[in-house]
Amino acid sequence: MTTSFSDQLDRHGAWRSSTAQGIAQLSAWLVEQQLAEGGMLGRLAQIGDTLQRDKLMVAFVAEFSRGKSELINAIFFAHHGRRIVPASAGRTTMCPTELGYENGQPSQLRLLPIETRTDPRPLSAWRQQPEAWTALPLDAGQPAQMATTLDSVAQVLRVSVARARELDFWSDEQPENNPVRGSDGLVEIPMWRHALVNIDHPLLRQGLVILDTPGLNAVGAEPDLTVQLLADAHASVFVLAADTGVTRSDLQLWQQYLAPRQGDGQHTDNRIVVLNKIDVLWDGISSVAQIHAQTDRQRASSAALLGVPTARVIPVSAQRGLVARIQNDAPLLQASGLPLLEAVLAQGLVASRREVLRDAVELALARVRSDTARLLAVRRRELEEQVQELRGLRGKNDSVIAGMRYRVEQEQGEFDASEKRVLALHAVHGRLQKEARALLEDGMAADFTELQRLLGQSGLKLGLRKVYQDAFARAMQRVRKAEKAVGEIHAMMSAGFRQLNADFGFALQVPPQPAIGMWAHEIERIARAHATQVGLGQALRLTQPAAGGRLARALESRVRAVLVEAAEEITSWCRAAMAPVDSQLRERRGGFVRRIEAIDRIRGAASSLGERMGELEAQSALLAAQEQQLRRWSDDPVAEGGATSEPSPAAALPAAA
Ligand SMILES: Nc1nc2c(ncn2[C@@H]2O[C@H](COP(=O)(O)OP(=O)(O)OP(=O)(O)O)[C@@H](O)[C@H]2O)c(=O)[nH]1
Ligand SMILES: [Mg+2]
Repeated sequence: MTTSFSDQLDRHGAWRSSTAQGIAQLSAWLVEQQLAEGGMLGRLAQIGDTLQRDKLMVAFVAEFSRGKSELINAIFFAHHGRRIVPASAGRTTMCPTELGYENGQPSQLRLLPIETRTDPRPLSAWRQQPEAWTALPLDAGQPAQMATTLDSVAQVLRVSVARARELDFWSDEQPENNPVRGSDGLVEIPMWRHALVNIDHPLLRQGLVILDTPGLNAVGAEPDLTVQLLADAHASVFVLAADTGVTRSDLQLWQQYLAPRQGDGQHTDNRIVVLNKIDVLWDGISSVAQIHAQTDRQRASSAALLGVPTARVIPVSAQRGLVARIQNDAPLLQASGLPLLEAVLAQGLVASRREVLRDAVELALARVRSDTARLLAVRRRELEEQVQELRGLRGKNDSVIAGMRYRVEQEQGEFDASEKRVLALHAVHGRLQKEARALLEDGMAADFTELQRLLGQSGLKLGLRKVYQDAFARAMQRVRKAEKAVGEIHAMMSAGFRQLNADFGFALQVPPQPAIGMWAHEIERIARAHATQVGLGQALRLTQPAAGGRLARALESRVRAVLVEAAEEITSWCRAAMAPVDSQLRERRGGFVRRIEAIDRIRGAASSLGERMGELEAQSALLAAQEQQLRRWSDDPVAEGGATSEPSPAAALPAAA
């Protein structure tokens, strides 16, 4: 573990927890000042939670034997003085392996049997079924025990061809990828479908998740892996080996699962290409300059084949790097290229994630700022009205004061009667919101039925491309309709708020519409990212019904997740928009009560007019302090990320008064 990798992750972790702390402080301040209106605290708590528990996933993807597992050993586990995840010649890692740390969970390896493939449930569903997994304890203090236990990810079963076909490891149409049949007629298949490792490790503690994968065939047969895990990874490391160069299957894997797609934004480029095993060029005969030149040539040609800039291809020797770390050999470590790779990896991982988190935090804070400012403005206005009212009472006799009380009561009565209008607004708003959600979610599963049927049937799949496109088009249509509905809700609320503002002097404002259309782009991106899997390259693979069915289900659940997220966003926007209505109503109602009380006290001479004026002045001062606090905090939003010294955002938040 170089300092740069752990430093970057540590700094990121420190930023996350100090930002979360600042948010918690802000929540406490809002509660104390009675400024926390509906939904605000929930939103802040949610963002604090995201910051605390955020995960960063790095996926290692490549053909078999390129050195993925060796790289993982060298980068993350060299401090154990040995290999921890199995790395050996030939196919080694037989199932996708996720390494992470969940605080409070026992250190263990959990394995999902390969037989679960015959069940239609996707991997995400199996994750929720602990009893389906075989659990083996891991002892973080005993590297040898850990290594032996982790060898299980290389375990295989010997099964009949029929069984292999059933589990999707045997294709009659594409026999070149089939496992070799032994003299007993049996073939070897992986014993496990997926492995989850929970171990205490400083980087994993910071929320890092490492995904080690088997080669092309295994990747293609697990749609959950490609549609979910690889798509969600914050960085992917694609590994090539210097001794094999870029082979056809390397290229196929890259193009199908990793190559940038047209329309992918710049920020999505989190792919790192590693040219591993450069030590095979260190033949002891060539000069250093010759070796460098040769490495550079291979980098350039690999980059050209993959269509990435040469600078993105990082030459390393995982094995020499591992040895160097175990033996504390600094020059060898430098020559292995690992430190540079780690710096690039950490930078790519942290920087892109930081940007997303910071945007989310800033958005939430901006909302709190505007809601709070509005609430304070209402309070200020009301206070000024009271002061005016009391000034007018100076030197007046009892009957004038009684008349004043009567007027306030009348105003109060009118106000109470008009609350019906607010209730009506609530009702319309609630109905429209439900309708918008329904546009996204109702009958969504049916959009993918045809695709599922076609992919799940055996034989050739005519018209597959069109059915695929139609399914996604329907999902996008949902988003477009929901976007329109949101526009209507916005218009309805604007009109309603205008009226309330005019009638009651409220300062209501509809928050900007959520960018629902962005979810349509996300669906489009998913469609594009996986189109190759139903395209020519995979047409033969998909003649296998089991793989096809799994792919359709994985796509459907991915799209569903997007639609649900869009629906959630609509709901939370609607809530945020309506919350100030209720809080301003409450404020106003309280205001009437306070005014009547004040008049009564003056009449009963329980307190003098002067005393009451003094109270109001004190309140006004408090309000001014709150406003000032809020302004100070608006001028100094969350600290910029990435800087070497990162001031805690807590410093920029209001101190608890
Ligand atoms: N010379 C040399 N050999 C390496 C290097 N990295 C890995 N190897 C060897 O290559 C073989 C394969 O390495 P693994 O790490 O198992 O490869 P993998 O990509 O994880 O392969 P699968 O698990 O089968 O998908 C092992 O024998 C490693 O020791 C390297 O930098 N140089
Ligand atoms: Mg491996």
